[in-house]
Amino acid sequence: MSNLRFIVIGAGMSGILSVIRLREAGYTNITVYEKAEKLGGTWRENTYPGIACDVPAHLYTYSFAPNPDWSHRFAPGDEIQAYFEAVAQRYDVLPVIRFNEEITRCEFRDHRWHVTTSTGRQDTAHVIIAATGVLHHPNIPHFQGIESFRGASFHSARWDHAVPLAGKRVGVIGTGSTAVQIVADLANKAEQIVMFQRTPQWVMKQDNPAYSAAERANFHDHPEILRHMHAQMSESFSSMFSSAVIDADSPIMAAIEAACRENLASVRDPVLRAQLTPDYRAACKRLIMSPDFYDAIQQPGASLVTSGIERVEPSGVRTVDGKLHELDVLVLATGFRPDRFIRPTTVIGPHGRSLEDAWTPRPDAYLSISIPGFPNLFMLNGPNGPVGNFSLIEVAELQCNYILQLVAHIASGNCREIAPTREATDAFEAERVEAARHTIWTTGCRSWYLDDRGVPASWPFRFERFREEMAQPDFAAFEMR
Ligand code: N01
Repeated sequence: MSNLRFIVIGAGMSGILSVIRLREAGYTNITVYEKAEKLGGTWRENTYPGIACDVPAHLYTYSFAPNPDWSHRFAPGDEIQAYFEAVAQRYDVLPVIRFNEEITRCEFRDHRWHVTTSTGRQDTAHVIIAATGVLHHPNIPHFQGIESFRGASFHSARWDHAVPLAGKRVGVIGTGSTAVQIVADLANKAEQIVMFQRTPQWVMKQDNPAYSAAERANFHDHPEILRHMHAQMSESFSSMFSSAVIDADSPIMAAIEAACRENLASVRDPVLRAQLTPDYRAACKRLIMSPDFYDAIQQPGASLVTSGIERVEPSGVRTVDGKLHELDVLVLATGFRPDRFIRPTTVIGPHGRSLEDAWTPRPDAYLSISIPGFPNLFMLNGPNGPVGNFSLIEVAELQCNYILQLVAHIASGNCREIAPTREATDAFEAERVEAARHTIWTTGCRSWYLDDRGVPASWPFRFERFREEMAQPDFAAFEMR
């Protein structure tokens, strides 16, 4: 079967990557379905003021498409969006993308996936790659009275750029990576910025110097420098940070905690400092990196509100201490629903079982990539993989390599269907859950990493192990028909 047909769901970072890698492997019969009018995924949807990637830019880059033009060590969101558009253009990915077309249903029968889209189109494929991203369904808590608010209100991933901010009083609910970037950016732009904190967060200071024109010219002339930087950053991330988070008592974790405390000590007012001090360990929630958050929250126009939110009223937010915080704009930086993945698409396996059923009470997958009973369906950045302060690009590249080796068995005619066994998936999951108990993520905080049982839905092993697992599938873990 050499002319395998592929459907890729989503034209974000990993969907673009899938097309490039599939073509390199000789597969050309590919369609990408993208629900929006533009590619870019996260970077298309998140355009809030101050958005940047807190993974170093030269690491948050495809290994095969280094970018000498990154302006800063941590790239702003619009540059990242432009980078993905440029790579898609350069690799001629655009012609295979069907924009404004969401896949609503996938059903596996007669050795193929039968797909229905939001426009009513029917399509089929031997293989589906779900490149649907991790954090793309906003978590929008219902605050009583929010409908009555007279100002503008929106989720951080649905920023309304028509709303002016200069001279306005802006409220931001949340203290995650998103809220911190928004507050740091708006502290000098809005008339007032009010941060509503339910839980304080640890923040590590991360300077963000610009690359000079001379440095960028040098990167242009010597692309080998960029390859070296990419490899070096990847290595230090996996040997330092990723090893630290899986061993809560490691010396590196102690150093991270000390760095966060030192940063916090820069807050001059002892009352504010106390309010900003978490009562759980650094990196239990996803560690926040910021060059300037503490400076921003100490600006005269910035304030931190630590009383709980009682309700929203026409003119602002009323907190449980009875105080009304008058606002013109209210931003919900309240995060995402991290357990969705390919859903809400209806996915039906060969025996009529739905993915919704298989993933109740929670999603699982063999090595985060494939699901027992759902052959020829592979996920990039699927459940329980390495998330957090990693480059998800590197993760997706490793996963692509693995998926291509599975697909090669279908292409060569060895089999028509491939899916992991239930036994291998259960054994992996049991080992993963046991290892997760020793990670920093279970040391006593609420975070989006934790599933309904309080188990981190993440990769609790060394990143090196992920690299090793992805290098070559253990075919004994798969059923091939
Ligand atoms: O979301 P979050 P995020 N009432 O879930 C609060 C990535 N990212 O969008 O801590 C009041 O971290 C909630 O409070 P609490 C990154 O992986 C990357 O900021 O649960 N507050 C919390 O403060 C990141 O981890 C970059 O008590 C409520 C906040 O909302 C992930 O995206 C940049 C509430 C949600 O924080 C998500 O970050 C930005 C309620 N009812 C994001 N409900 C990079 O630079 C929720 N909250 C790569």
